[in-house]
Amino acid sequence: MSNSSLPSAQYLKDYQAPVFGVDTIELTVFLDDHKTKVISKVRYLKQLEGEQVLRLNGEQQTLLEVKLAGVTLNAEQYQLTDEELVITTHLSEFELEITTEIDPANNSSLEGLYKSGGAFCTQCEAQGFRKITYYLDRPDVLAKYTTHIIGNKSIYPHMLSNGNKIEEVALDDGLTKVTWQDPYPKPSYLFALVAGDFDVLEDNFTTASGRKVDLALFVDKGNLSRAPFAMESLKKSMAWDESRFGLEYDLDIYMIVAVDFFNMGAMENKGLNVFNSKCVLADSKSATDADYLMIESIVGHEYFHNWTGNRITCRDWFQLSLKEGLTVFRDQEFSMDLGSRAHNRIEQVKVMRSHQFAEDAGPMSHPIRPESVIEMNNFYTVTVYDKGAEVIRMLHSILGEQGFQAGMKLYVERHDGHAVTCDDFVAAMQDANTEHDLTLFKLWYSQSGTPNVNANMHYDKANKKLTIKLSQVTAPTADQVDKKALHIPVNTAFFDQSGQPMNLGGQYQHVLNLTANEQTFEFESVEEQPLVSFLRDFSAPVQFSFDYSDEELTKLIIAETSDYTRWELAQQLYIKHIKLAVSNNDYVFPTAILTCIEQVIGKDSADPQITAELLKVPGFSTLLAEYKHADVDAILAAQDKFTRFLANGLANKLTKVIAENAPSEYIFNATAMAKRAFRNAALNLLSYSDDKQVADLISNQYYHSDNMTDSLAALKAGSTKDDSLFKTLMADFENKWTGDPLVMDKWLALCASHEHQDVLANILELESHRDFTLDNPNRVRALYGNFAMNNPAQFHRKDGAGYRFLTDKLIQLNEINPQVAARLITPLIQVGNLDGARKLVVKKELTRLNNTPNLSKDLFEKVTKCLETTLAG
Ligand code: B3K
Ligand code: ZN
Repeated sequence: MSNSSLPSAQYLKDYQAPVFGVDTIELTVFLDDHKTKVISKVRYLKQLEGEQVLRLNGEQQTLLEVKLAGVTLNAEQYQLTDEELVITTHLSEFELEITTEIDPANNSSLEGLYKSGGAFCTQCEAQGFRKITYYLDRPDVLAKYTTHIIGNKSIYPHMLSNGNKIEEVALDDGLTKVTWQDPYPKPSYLFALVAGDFDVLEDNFTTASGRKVDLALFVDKGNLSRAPFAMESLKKSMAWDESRFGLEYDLDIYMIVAVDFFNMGAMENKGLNVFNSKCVLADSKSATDADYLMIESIVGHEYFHNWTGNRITCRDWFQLSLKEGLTVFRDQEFSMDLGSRAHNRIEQVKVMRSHQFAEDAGPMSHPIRPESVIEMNNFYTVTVYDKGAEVIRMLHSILGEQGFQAGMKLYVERHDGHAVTCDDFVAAMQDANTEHDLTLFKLWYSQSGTPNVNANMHYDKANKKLTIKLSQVTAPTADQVDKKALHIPVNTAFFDQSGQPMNLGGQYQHVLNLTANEQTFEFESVEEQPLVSFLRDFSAPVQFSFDYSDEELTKLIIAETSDYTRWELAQQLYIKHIKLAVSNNDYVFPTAILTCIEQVIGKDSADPQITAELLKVPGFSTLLAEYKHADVDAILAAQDKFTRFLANGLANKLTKVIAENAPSEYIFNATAMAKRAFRNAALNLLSYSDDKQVADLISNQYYHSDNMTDSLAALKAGSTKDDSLFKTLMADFENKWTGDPLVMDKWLALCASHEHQDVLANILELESHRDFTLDNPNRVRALYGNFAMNNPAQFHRKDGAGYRFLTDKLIQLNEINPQVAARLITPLIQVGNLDGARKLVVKKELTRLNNTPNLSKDLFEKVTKCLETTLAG
């Protein structure tokens, strides 16, 4: 990329309200694979003092005609660049009619209007609408949309857009015109159009106030039997938002369309969600329990956006967490109310620990409300989404459910129909809860980085006084040097030495609110030295450290009344000993670990879903995050050694768990799912042991399984146990499922994450497999994503072959789909704690990538940030 054309950043501080607003927009779209004509008629109104210049965003289209107030403009009357159409006018209220032509069939970026298989479909968030027509493509311009779609009904029986269908007419030329009208003003990013031939699952929902809403789920022909679960999830979401948040749906129809070519999970377009088929389609033969849970939560997430995102939207894209953090919090609560609270919490924290902490420690570090952006699509991050949700969760725990809901009510009353900011949200929470002061709390929106919180404790036996000293430090991040003290609520519980909850001041659970760099908390009349459990339920998104002895940790693991926290403490125990093994080759793991875990497994009251989690060893990225300068090989070796220690030490128990939880006919409910999770975690761990029976157990489970959860678990266990067994089972699986893309993604993922020396050669071969194509993001993520993220031993090969391979793929994908490429690059830029030799190879590869002609803004932003920060010097 030459210097003159380097992409530049936009800044939050430069926000300016739009001078022109829009009243109505009428779009007419003449469908055609390569020459789709779009006519947009927009009523612009001047709403602020300022220049009489209308700057419309627009890219990658051919401008055919511009008419201002009915008069066609000639090329001297406007300015056209690659990114803008600029019109100067003395009018303050006028209609602008623009005709453009676009090429959906060649749009492999999957942004704007494109073809997915045989269907037309759109993706406009964040800035895809500007690839459809010239417009004020920004979230604070809200307009009422009318959309006419003109196409051949025999090819596209379903022509859909937002709102209600108001007309369908047959035209003289054999084409059909379908008209949709959305009564709710919305920003352009929520616009959607879909046209295709689908099977439809229909249903309905009656809202709390008695309105009947039609529900329709559109899937590819032949996939109807995999649609009911998503429909049930939708109805549950609608009922849950009414009962927990008092929020009802507002249109007469809610549609979901599942498409195969999609950059992310799903999109909340008003009344017409578009979903990646992976996040909709499920039956027990083809989908795992984890898939079902994911579908339920994404269907919920997109539905909940109808209020938190659509009715109340973002003023600008820096405020993305306003809708995403809040909506993730809402979908998390939905899943937690429907299923196991503790299991959900564990999954949420795993995302924070293994992905968000790494993002904050890397070159892309940013606060949940970023302050500068080159490519907006790069900011749909675990920080904005998941840390954003953790910030909302802290607010919820500070204010309590009642206070939080009072804040939500005020937020909706004040801002319905508007585009607002994170400050507006916190102001509503504050004004509805005047007994709290959220001034310091707001710093979570503008400060990046993961705080390190450290605890020290002193027990004064003579005076029966307990003193806890908490301190916090946030290290400088790539984007921000100076850090201040945050408000960190530390949920804490006390237990006596026999493991019973110990009341201090009438209760055993306390929230220690840390609001300064250092703070001391004192407790009187403490009868004995307590066991103290900190940061219970991950009460703040921080790294917490307290120097526990093994005895304290194992006692607390048994004593804890919070299932989540029991898992967390076990993780601490495992990490502590894996780290000891990293620094000492001859380290012998203490058997006290085994005794403790055996005791938990044996507990009658233990939830098998949580016990299953205790059988999982911390992942590579979680371990990597423990180091400033990591020895990758030593970490992998210690992790493996620890896994084998657990597996051999618990072998008898594991075999018993597998026998006692034998499979029965598949049913999807909490009890059955927990049972499968427990057995499969035991099988997986056992596959690392020297047990002679395990290969038979694996084969037996694979060949007798009636569901994907158990089949896949057997394959995973097979991949660790024995190469020839793995090959046999994989060949059988391939034979059975070839031609079924969503299932073959699971197979591709297993191939790519297989820790074998030949994996790279194997992946190259798979590129010409009939079930693989570089154009489809799901395939790309399955093969390359799993290699880069779930095969640390091969990705981080010392010879650099893993890094080189990923770079080659990124160069190819840069041309096809920049968004997908920019997601895939993550493990190649989060390299700050790798050893010097590996960093050098990464630097060479990123430099090669940086020199690629036509490097997209998406990759440019990430690569340059990494070269300028993590790899500088
Ligand atoms: N809002 C969309 C994400 C859009 C991503 C654009 N690159 C899905 C969601 O968060 O619900
Ligand atoms: Zn969302």
